[in-house]
Amino acid sequence: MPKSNLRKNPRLATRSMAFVLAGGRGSRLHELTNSRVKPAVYFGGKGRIIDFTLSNALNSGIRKMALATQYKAHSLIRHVQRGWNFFRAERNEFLDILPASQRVSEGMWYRGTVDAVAQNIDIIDSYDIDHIVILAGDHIYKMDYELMLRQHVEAGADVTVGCLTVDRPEASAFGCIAVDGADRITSFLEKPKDPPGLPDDPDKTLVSMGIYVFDWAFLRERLLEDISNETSSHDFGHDMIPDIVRHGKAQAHRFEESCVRPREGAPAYWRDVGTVDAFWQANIDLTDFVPELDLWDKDWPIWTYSEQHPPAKFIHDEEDRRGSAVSSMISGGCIISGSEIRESLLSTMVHTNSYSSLHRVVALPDVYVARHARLENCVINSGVIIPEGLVVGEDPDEDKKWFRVSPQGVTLITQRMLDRRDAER
Ligand code: ADQ
Ligand code: ADP
Repeated sequence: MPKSNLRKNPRLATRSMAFVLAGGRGSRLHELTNSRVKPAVYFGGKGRIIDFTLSNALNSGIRKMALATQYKAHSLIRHVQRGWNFFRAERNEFLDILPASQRVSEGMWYRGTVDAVAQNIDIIDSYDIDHIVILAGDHIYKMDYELMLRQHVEAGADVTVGCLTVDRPEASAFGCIAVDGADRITSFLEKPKDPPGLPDDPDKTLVSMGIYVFDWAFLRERLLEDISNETSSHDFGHDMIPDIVRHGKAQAHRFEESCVRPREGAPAYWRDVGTVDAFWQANIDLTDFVPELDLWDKDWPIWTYSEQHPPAKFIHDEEDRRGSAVSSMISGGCIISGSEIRESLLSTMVHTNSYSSLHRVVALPDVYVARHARLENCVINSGVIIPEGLVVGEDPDEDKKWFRVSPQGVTLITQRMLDRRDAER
């Protein structure tokens, strides 16, 4: 689109849709994704991981969205149905939930990320859009997609790939990108064993964030080709993006340019909370003096569904032991009774009792901590009842007997692990 047309239609977002991929399991979160898909995992005290992507789209001005789901989608669908009703059909706004195996043929799952879009071509056609923004539903970041759309149109690209720079050893989990002087992608390697460094900084690698902008007409053609291609694994990172890099024009969009920062000069915050360590760290980071992720910013709010709760309550018990929390995030409905909470994040409706202490603990909703428990460096799954006197984080060998201890020493506690411990002791 020439620049003069850009002026006539200044908001590209209103002529675009967000297609959010939320079907992958996220197996490195282990038991946290036993009953829910990764985008539905709780994050930050009152929301879920998916809220970041959906809020980015909403705040960017996108009013047509679709969410492709398949693996253990119940809590994700329930969350979105309850909370994500900002859309008015009479203004041609909507969020459609698109479970697999509904359309092409019964029993056919989405064979990959490309297939998740391809199986819904007729629905996307009905949206009457110019551009489609393909998003992953499982990252924590704030980004204005309008700026990426704008760059896509101005560059006249076939595809624009959101990208960021990571340390080279981490890059083998990503699609690795090389660009020319104008940020046109010259090579794309999906999860290489030995990722290439940047020309001017061999310790860093430019990687794909797994988010893509296409003209819908262009992508539509490519999807139809892919559906009948027997050799394709129907995946953006493995098949379609490398192919466009070879035969078309693929452009890199730098996350730094469209990242929404709390203040000028702040670092560009993006996290894949796909491991227990990364998940724990990103939640604990919110308790920092000045967190890198700003959840307080009224200009770029993170929307969510949240039940109504009374404010958090802190009480001295009958023996005048203080219930206190410092350097911590304590959500609505929590009761901190005679216990000491430090550098921890407690989600909604967590209840801790006298003589207990929590240090660097991430507690998901509805956790109950009985008296005399001492917990350190833990993630506690929702609804878990921590028994009286449980000590975690002081003796790694004891912790490993019953719980899952991560490579960096974070202990994940679920009810099933506690029940097994109960039965075997
Ligand atoms: P991966 O991290 O391997 O690589 P992938 O498993 O393809 O990501 O999942 C991407 C998104 O699609 C996730 O939100 C996931 O839930 C969803 N998804 C996966 N399979 C799906 C299916 N069959 N149906 C519906 N949704 C599905 C990708 C890219 C890399 C890039 C990283 C960035 O391939 O190039 O670097 O994302 O994290
Ligand atoms: P502890 O074991 O620390 O003594 P309890 O579980 O007996 O704590 O509860 C202490 C306090 O927590 C109660 O006195 C009350 O103020 C508050 N509390 C407990 N349960 C509830 C509840 N369901 N609703 C509101 N407040 C509650």
